[in-house]
Amino acid sequence: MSRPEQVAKNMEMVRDKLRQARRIVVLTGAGISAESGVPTFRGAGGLWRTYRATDLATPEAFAKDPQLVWEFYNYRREVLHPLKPNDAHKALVTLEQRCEHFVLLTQNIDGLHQAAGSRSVLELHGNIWWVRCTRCGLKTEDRRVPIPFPPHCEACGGMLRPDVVWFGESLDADVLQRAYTSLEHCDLMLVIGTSGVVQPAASMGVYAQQHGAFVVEINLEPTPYSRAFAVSLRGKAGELVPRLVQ
Ligand code: BJW
Ligand code: ZN
Repeated sequence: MSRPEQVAKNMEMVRDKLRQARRIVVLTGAGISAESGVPTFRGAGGLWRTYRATDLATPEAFAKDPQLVWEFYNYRREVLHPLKPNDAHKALVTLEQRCEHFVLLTQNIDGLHQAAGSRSVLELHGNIWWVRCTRCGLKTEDRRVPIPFPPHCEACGGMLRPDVVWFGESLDADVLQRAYTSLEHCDLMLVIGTSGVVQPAASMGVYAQQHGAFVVEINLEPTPYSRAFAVSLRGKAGELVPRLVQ
């Protein structure tokens, strides 16, 4: 069988499996938002001024220079503010509507899945439109662009930080518990637009596979997991996901 024939066959198989599956979990990463205009972390857009985005997404960077880190997040709020969900986000809404049990796990902090209309979303790495007090822990939604520095908690006066998960920080225990439960019970999982290097999200596909799920990867490029999954489809999420959900 030629390569295009193999790809067409795989697409058809995944389409059928998506129709038959009763429990579906989808894991998304920065790649699904790329076609909306959101820079990815490890792609060409992963630099701000002279800093790597991933070097600023740490508690150490915030402790050392909170103003710099807030400037970085204000810049990203400015970039994200006008952006809209794309065809991949929208196709996942359709998939959720026709599936009995559907859970969307996202590493993205941009809120674009909810903006598209997805209901059952677990945000593994938090949300950029929420802030959290570093002193009392109070969380509030804050959509100001930019947030003036230094931002203070209305309850206790402590410094606010973005309510996102930085390197070395634990993911929310309740979110993580619900994520693993969904992975243990799903028949089919889609892993879309993530480089598969940041734990624990990176291992979630293999976890679902070990619990019996048929796991499909959708990515522009190969990842460390491409060969481990049942099917790995190469292409743009905004094109492939709508075709799979037709
Ligand atoms: C397209 C496309 C298109 C593009 N269509 N595709 C075990 C082993 C080793 C290390 C660790 C471990 N456990 C924990 C760690 C430490 C650390 C970690 O994983 N480090 C690795 C880098 C080695 N993990 C943590 O610290 C996590 N905490 C934790 O586990 O706590 C317990 C613990 C702590 C310490 C030690 C041990 C245990 C927390 C991780 C938090 C990650 N936070 C960030 C920032 C969030 C806030 C913000 O945005 O500012 O989350 S980092 C950044 O990476 C962000 C992303 O969600 C995350 C993943 O990136 P993603 O989404 O995969 O994006 P990219 O850019 O990498 O990839 C895009 C992909 O899309 C590419 O593949 C493209 O090809 C593709 N693509 N266009 C389809 N159109
Ligand atoms: Zn406070």
